[in-house]
Amino acid sequence: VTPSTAALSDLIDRGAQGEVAATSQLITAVESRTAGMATLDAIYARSCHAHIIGITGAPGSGKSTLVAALARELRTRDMRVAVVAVDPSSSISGGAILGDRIRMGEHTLDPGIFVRSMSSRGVLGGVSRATVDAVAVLDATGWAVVIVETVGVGQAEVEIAQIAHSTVVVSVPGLGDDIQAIKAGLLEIADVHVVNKIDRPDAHKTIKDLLGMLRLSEPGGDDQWSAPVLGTSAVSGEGVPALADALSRHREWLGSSDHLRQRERAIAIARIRTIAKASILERLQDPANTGDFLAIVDQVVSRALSPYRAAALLLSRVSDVVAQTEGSTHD
Ligand SMILES: Nc1nc2c(ncn2[C@@H]2O[C@H](COP(=O)(O)OP(=O)(O)OP(=O)(O)O)[C@@H](O)[C@H]2O)c(=O)[nH]1
Ligand SMILES: [Mg+2]
Repeated sequence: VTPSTAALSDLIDRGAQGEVAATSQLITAVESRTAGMATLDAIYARSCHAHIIGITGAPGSGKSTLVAALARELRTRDMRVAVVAVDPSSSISGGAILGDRIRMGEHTLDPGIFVRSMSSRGVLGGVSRATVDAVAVLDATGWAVVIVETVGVGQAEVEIAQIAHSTVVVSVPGLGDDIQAIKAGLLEIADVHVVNKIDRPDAHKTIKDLLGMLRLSEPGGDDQWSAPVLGTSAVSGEGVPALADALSRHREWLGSSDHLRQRERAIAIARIRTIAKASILERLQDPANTGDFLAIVDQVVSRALSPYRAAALLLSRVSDVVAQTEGSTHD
């Protein structure tokens, strides 16, 4: 059953009043693409208050455990915390999906905590539209902090920084001989570095190495944010209050100047691109739009058509379809 725009609008109101089930239903409606443009507009119009925090890092580095600990810490500070956990579709570190649920399980009775797991299946790398949509719904329904845990592989790892206000990069001791285990691209996106599993003996060397690397790449400048390096033990909770402090300092720093507007602009660009890309791919995969797709492919194979011209042809068909449907669903 496709919910009506009025019913969905009611869900937004009830979610904003703290009804967790309403927020959950709204995410489902948006995720399953049963919410029309008017609902998406209404959600977006109400979303601009949450502190969006991205957490990334290698598989098994302890992201989920850390998110649970951070959420617990933020609850003691009276903040309503929502978590979007993007589960690897094929678990790399083993049983992550169930593990996440169990670890988060302790929070489920607290109406000030919301946890949503989503699959990364079907996403061609990077941050999915479903993630972007869930963040918007959670923001619109009044969650003060929205934490997104990404899969620690591929594009999503780096792209998370484009949809978050503050990005935490989690590394762990002993992943390799030295800190080279942290990919270069990840160094730059971190607003806060966390070396988790600080309870391990080699952890302090990892912190030292990381600080050394950052000193080499530090941008400098008075109004620049300098990413702190924090040690945590997500299991014992050690260092987690300092992480919460660093994140709120970063949020304050953003708000103290033009940085927030710049970040909001970057987030808007990432959202537009993610949605546009997903929308184009979705329509390109629909034979109703692309008709003789295989015939076009064959023409490219036989050099009758260049892939450029084929792409232009398909895109023009898809944009015709987009124009028609947007026109008809603009209720
Ligand atoms: N010793 C120690 N173990 C930890 C710590 N934090 C997490 N772990 C363990 O590390 C393993 C992986 O933790 P997760 O929280 O699932 O890691 P993750 O990064 O979310 O993993 P994926 O989502 O699968 O990439 C679990 O067995 C945790 O108990 C820590 O601070 N110290
Ligand atoms: Mg995890």
